Amino acid sequence: MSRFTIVVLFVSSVALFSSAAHADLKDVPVGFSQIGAESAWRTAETTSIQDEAKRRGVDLKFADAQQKQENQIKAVRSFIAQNVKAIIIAPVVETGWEQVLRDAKRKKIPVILVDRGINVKDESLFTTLIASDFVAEGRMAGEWLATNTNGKATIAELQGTTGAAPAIDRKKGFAEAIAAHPDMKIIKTQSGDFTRAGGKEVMQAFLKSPEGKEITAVYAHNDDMALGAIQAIEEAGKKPGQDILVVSIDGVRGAFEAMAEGKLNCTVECNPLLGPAAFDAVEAALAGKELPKKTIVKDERFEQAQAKELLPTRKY
Ligand code: GZL
Repeated sequence: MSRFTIVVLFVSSVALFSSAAHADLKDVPVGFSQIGAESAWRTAETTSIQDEAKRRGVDLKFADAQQKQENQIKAVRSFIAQNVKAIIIAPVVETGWEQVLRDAKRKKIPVILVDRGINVKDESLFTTLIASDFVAEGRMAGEWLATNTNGKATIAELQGTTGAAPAIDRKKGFAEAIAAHPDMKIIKTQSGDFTRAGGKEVMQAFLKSPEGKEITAVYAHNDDMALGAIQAIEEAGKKPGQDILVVSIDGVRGAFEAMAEGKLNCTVECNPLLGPAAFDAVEAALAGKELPKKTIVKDERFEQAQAKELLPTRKY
């Protein structure tokens, strides 16, 4: 065989292999049931999954549930009716998934959960969950506050969506961290539904309440609510980040900008760029490979001093 033929064979096999690396999902129909567009984090996650689908040539069926579980269940049923080969779900709340997941299982359609977990007795109803450890995130936020207030703070807590895994677990982790400090007390706690408007509205009510003037710190389950609370604090004539410390979770660009302005004190990153991992899991599931029940996404805590330098590097 001439040297020329060998080179051509080599080049074409490399080309074939590299495209084959993702040809496994080319034109494969995959459903993605997304919660909504309630926060900058959520839209970054949507973009990551849609971009990765495009990169792999996946035939992505996307459904935005506008924060409603019944819309997610409708979307999953529609994906099943369209005979998709796999379904990705970001489940808005932990409960109420058994029936629709049993229907997917009956049709042997693998279900990949991203970013939030669910509460089911039969864990065979989903293939794998790719998410952060929300309890650890809450603990990291609480430990930061304890260290930076010498264990003395009167706290207003802005909870995420009622019933959502991140809201339940971030509350738990933060409470564990401050339990060791008797002078750290949560005197106000309410859901702001993970939105900036919700965070502002709830914080305004907290500040207007009789105990409002005692608040020395805000713990928000996500940056969007923290940014809303910062607006409310300023409108009440106080300095966010100084008169009232603000600590939150997500690590979105707006949080780094607020830290650079001295209005937010700390954010714990919860990485939303789950597209590549989600489609790796789809590929593995369709290839019949064993997958771990849960893959923990790495998180990191950031403070004001790092914000200016890191801002240009932030991807979302
Ligand atoms: C976390 C994700 C949460 C974010 C919020 O994985 O589910 O939902 O922290 C988003 O910003 O609304």
